[in-house]
Amino acid sequence: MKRTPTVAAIHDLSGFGRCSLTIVMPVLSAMGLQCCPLPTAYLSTHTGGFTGNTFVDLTDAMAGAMDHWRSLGLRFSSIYTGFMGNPRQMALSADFIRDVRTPATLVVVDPVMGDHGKLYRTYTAEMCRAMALLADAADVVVPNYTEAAQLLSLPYEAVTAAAPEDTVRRLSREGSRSVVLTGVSLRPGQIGAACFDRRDGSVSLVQTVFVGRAFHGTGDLFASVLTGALVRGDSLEGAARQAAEFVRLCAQRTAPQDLPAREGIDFEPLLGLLAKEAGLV
Ligand code: PXL
Repeated sequence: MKRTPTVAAIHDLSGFGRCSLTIVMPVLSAMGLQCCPLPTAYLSTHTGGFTGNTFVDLTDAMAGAMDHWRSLGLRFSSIYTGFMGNPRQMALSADFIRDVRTPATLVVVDPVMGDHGKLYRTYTAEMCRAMALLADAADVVVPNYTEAAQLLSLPYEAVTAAAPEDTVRRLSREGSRSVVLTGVSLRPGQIGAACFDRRDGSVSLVQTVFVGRAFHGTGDLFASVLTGALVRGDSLEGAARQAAEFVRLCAQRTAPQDLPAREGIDFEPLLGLLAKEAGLV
């Protein structure tokens, strides 16, 4: 029997509010993948809509864990990165990717920096520059518009006004990496992504129904399903389509609950659908 693919997941662990590892781990597991978490920080809650959260920086623990994994000669089907606590964490992650990746390793960088035109509270200009360098190591980058603007050093308004097809081509760095730009709405009432696939240079647009409200963690949910589907061998467009549809289903069950957006997207009861789609049950 083929061994279960492994994903090294370098993200924060936030105790309440659904984001990062509390989404990444269950999603990848439900899709039949072994998630190997490498937490960048422990927060009591995420920083979107909560104040006064605790923040335990795990940079030294990360460096130690990476060294241990190197010494074991571990190799991963994928390395998937997200929220970072400081610029050193981006550099450590880039070094780790360089040292342990093989030609078969899929490197996905979700360049988590901000949303709705604003950086997250803990992000600095130096961190954004370091994130752009980490994203240079990616096979696939998954920015929203705010992060795309940071990666391209353009004003947010310039990126939202541009054609998404042009933006993903520019983000591909002359076709050397694949891009999935999230939060793309071609018409009112729709939401989805624009994809540049470096395998053949094609650009595709994926749209689904927008339920009318944004919830915390949808970006992490989208990128996690996308990563899982890519590791399972789906095409970029197919993986983006599955991610967009799963996020829509979860948003549709979250909206009528009328909870504060900061409590996050209610995805846990629907994880079985991912296992079903992967042919596991
Ligand atoms: O969902 C992105 C994210 C991840 N991790 C933490 C965050 C956020 C966004 O606010 O605060 C800790």
